[in-house]
Amino acid sequence: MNGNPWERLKPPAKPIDIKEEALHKASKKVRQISFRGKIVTARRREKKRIETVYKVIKKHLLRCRKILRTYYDSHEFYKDLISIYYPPDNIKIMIKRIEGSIRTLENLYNYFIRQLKTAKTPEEARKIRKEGLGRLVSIPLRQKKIIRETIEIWRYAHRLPSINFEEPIVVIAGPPNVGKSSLVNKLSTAEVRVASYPFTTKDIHLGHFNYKYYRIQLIDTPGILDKPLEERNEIELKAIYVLKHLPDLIIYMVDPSPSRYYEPDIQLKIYNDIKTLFQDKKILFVINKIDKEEIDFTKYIRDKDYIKISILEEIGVDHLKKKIISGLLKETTL
Ligand SMILES: Nc1nc2c(ncn2[C@@H]2O[C@H](COP(=O)(O)OP(=O)(O)OP(=O)(O)O)[C@@H](O)[C@H]2O)c(=O)[nH]1
Ligand SMILES: [Mg+2]
Repeated sequence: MNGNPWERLKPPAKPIDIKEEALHKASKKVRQISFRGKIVTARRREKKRIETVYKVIKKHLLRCRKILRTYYDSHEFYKDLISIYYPPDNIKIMIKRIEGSIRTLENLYNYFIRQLKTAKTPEEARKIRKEGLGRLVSIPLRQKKIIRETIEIWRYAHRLPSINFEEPIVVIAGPPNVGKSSLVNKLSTAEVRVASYPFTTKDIHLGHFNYKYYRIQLIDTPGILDKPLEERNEIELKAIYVLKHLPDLIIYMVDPSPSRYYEPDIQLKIYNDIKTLFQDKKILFVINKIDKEEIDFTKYIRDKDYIKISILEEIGVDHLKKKIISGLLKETTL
């Protein structure tokens, strides 16, 4: 179960576009049918129309079902991330509705195809087809809300990072604006936006770097503040879920510079919260921005295992990389 399971899935079209696509394709297909006597040709042409419309609608409904069902087949990490915006119970209801629509679609299709067989005149065949198409295209229109919401889920889900759960994962966490994204950019292939104000990062970003023949995943998370879990907003929850499911090693970063947004006691409180929440995970305490160091964090922390760096001046970054690797060596089979 590796990678983002939505990454390669296609989204359904919007309900109104499904109708357009179906009718357009039907009129194109019908031209391919050659003349073989009046009634036979009429029946075959109308059948082709109904069949084409049915297939197009079914294709999109199946895409919906696939996107929604994938939730249940996905790793707990993805499930948690999806559930921030889309409660699992809703997804369940949506799947039921879509499945109901697929059944209705199939029944209607079979019904009208049967009806066509008994049509005695081209007019009769046309009438049956008209009614059939009307009924078929109304199905996606009636499920407008669910199809639109499925498109939204797909938009969010297919962009989530593609995690390989068998390869080592390092997560950078910490308060806002301490330099988390700068570090991920420095050490890995990621290109995350960096700015001099807090809450710049709103999503989870994944970068890689190689060590020997291993590919190490480095994950940037949104900044987190000191608050209980139930008060965390959607963006902070993303960071919490990354920490819950992914890391073999956590880098907790603080900012001791005059431009820090949060005082040391707050930065340390968040650190202690993370430590308590994720007791089984190894955490490396990283003091960044030592080019402008104003607060001496080392006197507050009991851990001897800290490291001082400046990403800007490239101080200690190589040492940190070595620490990451040796930290992973202990935590994984690297
Ligand atoms: N002086 C100094 N500034 C740094 C250093 N590293 C990063 N910065 C600056 O700190 C600011 C915040 O950097 P980001 O990498 O965006 O910080 P972040 O922790 O990802 O911030 P959020 O995504 O908002 O939580 C930027 O203006 C960086 O240029 C450093 O070593 N020294
Ligand atoms: Mg950031």
